[in-house]
Parts: sequence; structure tokens; C-alpha cells
Amino acid sequence: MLDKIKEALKELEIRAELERLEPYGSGHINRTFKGCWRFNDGSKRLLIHQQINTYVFPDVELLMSNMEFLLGHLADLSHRNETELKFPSLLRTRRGKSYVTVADQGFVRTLDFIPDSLSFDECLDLDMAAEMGRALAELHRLLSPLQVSLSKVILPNFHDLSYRIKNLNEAVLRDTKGRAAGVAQEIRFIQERSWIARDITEALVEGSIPLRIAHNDLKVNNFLFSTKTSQAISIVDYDICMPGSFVYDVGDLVRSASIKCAEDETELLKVKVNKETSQTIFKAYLQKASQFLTRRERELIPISAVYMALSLGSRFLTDYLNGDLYFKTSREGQNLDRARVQLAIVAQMESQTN
Ligand code: ADP
Ligand code: GN1
Ligand code: MG
Repeated sequence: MLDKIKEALKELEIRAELERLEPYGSGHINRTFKGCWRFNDGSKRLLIHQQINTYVFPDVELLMSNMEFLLGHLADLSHRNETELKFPSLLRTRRGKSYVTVADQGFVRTLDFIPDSLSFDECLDLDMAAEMGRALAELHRLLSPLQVSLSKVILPNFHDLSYRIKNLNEAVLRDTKGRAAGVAQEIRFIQERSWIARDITEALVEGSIPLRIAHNDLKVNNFLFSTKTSQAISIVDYDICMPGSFVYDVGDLVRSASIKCAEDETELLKVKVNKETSQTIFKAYLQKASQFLTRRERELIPISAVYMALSLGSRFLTDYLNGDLYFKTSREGQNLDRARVQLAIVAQMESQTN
């Protein structure tokens, strides 16, 4: 399989030899590799190669044209020193395309590896939390002047919680894997909280908060940190950068950063929501983002993490019921464990605010 990818990568506009290709990162959607390329003069260049998940993104042309535009814009700003954040450029093929076609293996795109960077699956301390809040505000500052119509809708209704709960209810009715009876408690927990869906998505529909080009996938491991200074130097994963809300982005970061256990932790007692982490992120984010957020956006931010955790919990549970088709899994029951962790986050955040 790797041989086919290596063969297809020869199409890239780069006069170097692929010396090494190894799996990289822990994303749940694409298959990511780090490639080390060697030039004739002995110098080396690191690249990220990603086999696109065509179950999630069937329209690769749409996905890539949107990413070319948005990431291209952000990378330009970075090259012009208009931001301290770094953004990877997409490498082209000899025919000018932003991805290669692999024999029977779909498509692979290539990005610059952000030098001296690494990502973490969990937020380790408050400095890291503040760095992520600050970097997110910077990304939003760069995205906020862009006209929303310039971005395409890649996955419709992505953060619409009512839509997620509707999908869950449909999966329960189909129950293709006979798993619904075993998770009745989790299903009920989500259904009892359908009202949470109202505020943010309705505010978007009514127009009381603006539709923005948002990142839409702000979990901790999509932030890159400098190996030298421990600053957050980049935010990656622009698959679903599309019309949405900045409020969802902040909530996503807070829900994913505020626990230190694994995302698929099986001992729920280890799921401990750290309120200080959320407060640190909000503070660092708002310090910069207050310049461009509307009052209503600011008001909705405190409830955004519960909203996002409930939404992701519904998505993991739906995927478990459907037979684990969407999120990559490495063991039986992993999506259920992931769902339970998100629901534990919801329960704790509720008790912290009551
Ligand atoms: P997925 O959609 O599967 O989550 P990502 O685009 O997030 O894929 O990539 C997976 C991981 O690879 C990221 O979490 C990050 O650690 C790493 N990564 C992605 N792009 C880059 C890059 N340009 N430079 C360095 N690391 C990267
Ligand atoms: C997926 O691609 P990755 O692993 O960065 C997912 C997010 C979820 C996250 C949960 C396109 O993010 O929505 O919040 O898993 N991305 C997509 O870990 O569905
Ligand atoms: Mg990712």
C-alpha cells in the first residue's frame, strides 16, 4: 500500500528523492505520514502527506479547492509577516494539482511540515492553555475580514446539535449493529439535553451572531507547538474550515483542552474537567478577540464548551451505533468510550455551573 503512495508522490513538483515515509500524528479522519525528502546536494525537506478520507469527504475536488483558497490566503499572510502564526503551503503536482491520485487508494495531498513543531493530544498545563487561546484568537483575527461566501460548505450542518441529535435518533431506530439497547442510558442523557441545541445554532440562523469562516476543528492536537520555545506556532487541519461560528471554535478548544485523560478513557472517574483551563483559554482568547467579536458572540462563549461536548458525544455514539464508519478506531467499543467521556464532560460542566 505504501509503495503505491510512494509511486504516486513522484507526480509532485519536487526534485528530490523520498527517503522515508512514516505514519504521523493521531488524527481521526485522514491517514497522515511524515515524509523525508533528500535533494541531490544532500539537503533534506520534511513534508506531510495525507491520504484523504473519502468516506468523510467524497467530493475531493470541493474539499481541496476550498483548502487551496483558505490555506493559500493564510500562508500568504504568514509569508508577508502579517502574523506570527505559520501555515503550511500545499505542494503542487507537475500538472498543478494540489493532490495526487493513488492507484486504488484514493488521493494524497502534501503540505510543508511546520519546522521544529509538535502536537499534543492533551493540554498539559495552563501556559499551554493560554497559548492555544491566544493562537486561536490570532487565527480568528486573520479569518474575520474574509467574506463568508468565499468559502465552500464542505460538510453541511457540521456543528448543528439538533442535526446531530436527529442523526443519533435515526441510528437508534435503524440499530444496524444491535447496539442500541446497551447504550440506552447514554441515548437518554443526550435526548434530555436537546434544549442545549437552541441557543448557538438559533443565534446563527436568526442572524444575531454572524456567520464567519471558522476553523471548525479546534481540538488540542490540531495546534502545533515550537519544540524550542513551547509557543503555539501553528494551527493545522483545514479540511472543514468553512462557514460556521467562532463560538463553536472556542467551545471545541475548551472541551478538548479541559480534560487531561485520554479521549477514549474507560475509567470515567479519570475524566476531570479543569475549570482553570477553560478560564485561562477564555481569558487569553478574549484579550485579543474582543476587537472583532460581537457582544452576542461574547455572551455565548461560556456555554459553547458544553454544546460542543454534547455534539461530539452524540457523533461518537451515532458512529458506534452505525458500526464505526466515520471516526478511525483501533479497538472494539472505542467510539462508545469516546462518547462516554464527552458526556462525562457535559455532566461535570453542568454541575460546575449549577
Ligand atoms: P486529521 O484530519 O486526520 O486529524 P490532521 O491534518 O489534523 O489530520 O493531521 C494529523 C496530525 O498531523 C496533526 O494532529 C498534527 O499533529 C500533524 N500535522 C498535520 N499537518 C502538519 C504540518 N503541516 N506540520 C506538522 N505537523 C502536522
Ligand atoms: C476529528 O480530524 P481530527 O481528528 O482532528 C473530527 C472532529 C472531532 C474530533 C474528535 C472532520 O478531528 O470534528 O471533534 O475528531 N473531524 C472531523 O477527536 O469530523
Ligand atoms: Mg486533526
